[in-house]
Amino acid sequence: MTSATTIQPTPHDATSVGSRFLDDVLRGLSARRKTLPSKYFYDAEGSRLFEAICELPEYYVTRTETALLVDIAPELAAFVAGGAALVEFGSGASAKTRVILDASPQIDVYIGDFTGVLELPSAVQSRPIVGFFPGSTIGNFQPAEAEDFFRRVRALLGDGALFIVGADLAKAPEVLLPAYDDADGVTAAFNRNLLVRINRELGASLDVDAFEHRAVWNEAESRIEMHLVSSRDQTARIGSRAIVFIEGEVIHTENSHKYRPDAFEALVERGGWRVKTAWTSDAPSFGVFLLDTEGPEGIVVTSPMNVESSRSGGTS
Ligand code: AVJ
Repeated sequence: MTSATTIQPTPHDATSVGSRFLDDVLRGLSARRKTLPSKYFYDAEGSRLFEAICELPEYYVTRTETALLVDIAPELAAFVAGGAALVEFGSGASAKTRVILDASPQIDVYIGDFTGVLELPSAVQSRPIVGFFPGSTIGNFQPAEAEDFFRRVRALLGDGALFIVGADLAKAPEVLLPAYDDADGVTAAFNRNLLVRINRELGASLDVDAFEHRAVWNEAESRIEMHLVSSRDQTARIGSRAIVFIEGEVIHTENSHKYRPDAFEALVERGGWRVKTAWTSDAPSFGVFLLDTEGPEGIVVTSPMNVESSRSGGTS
């Protein structure tokens, strides 16, 4: 793609992953309202199905974001300082990353999936830092988790960093629902594959065909929810436990929040960032937000007197 040096962080510790998966599944399915964490969708088959979703006519999200990024890449690039490091959160090395890197030859270093990483490699610590979190994955977090994520990324990337975030925006349920319940049933297969994975990796006995895929628009929370609905009374063995489902009982498998731009701005501000520029696509609307840390008009604390004079300067 470009000549930027690529660094991959040390993979997360894989040894405890199996039992954490079991713990998370049992915790979710033991709750009064059953849930499963959406992060477990992405085994090999789940990733393949997600790629297929991105090609669906109903699933506008990926192509709309990519087209918007292509459109605004020169404008984004103008904010990126020479010698910068691009730090990506999420899957990494996507077509979207290529769009950013190709438009910004001044980026010297590209570092892949930084989800969960607490410290930047020393090689990039002295560089201008640009974070990149495309895909509207931010929408899969609860707002409080998203706020927390923004705060942690703010601490990781440091003062003066930029952060480019893609977020899907609220729109008519007539557009949203088919995107999460397509005619070919690819999203249904993606949702059910979570149960296939639990059976395979945890030796469970879930009857995958006895769960129906359902997408719901939750207006109050401004989010699409994916559910798996039990089509009959059934009991499944998972680990040492027997999990009972009654007919019509729901496993809530995913939230995909669809923000209004002002709500998204309030969220990033609670997380310690500021929206420097926001771009919105034509319908179906998708947002790319360029965030920065406090601007030049912010209060720089060097002495109590300085704080006082900054305040009386009336910038807030
Ligand atoms: C790309 C992970 C944000 O919420 O739209 C696609 C995942 N779920 N279809 C989204 C997903 C159902 C997707 N993310």
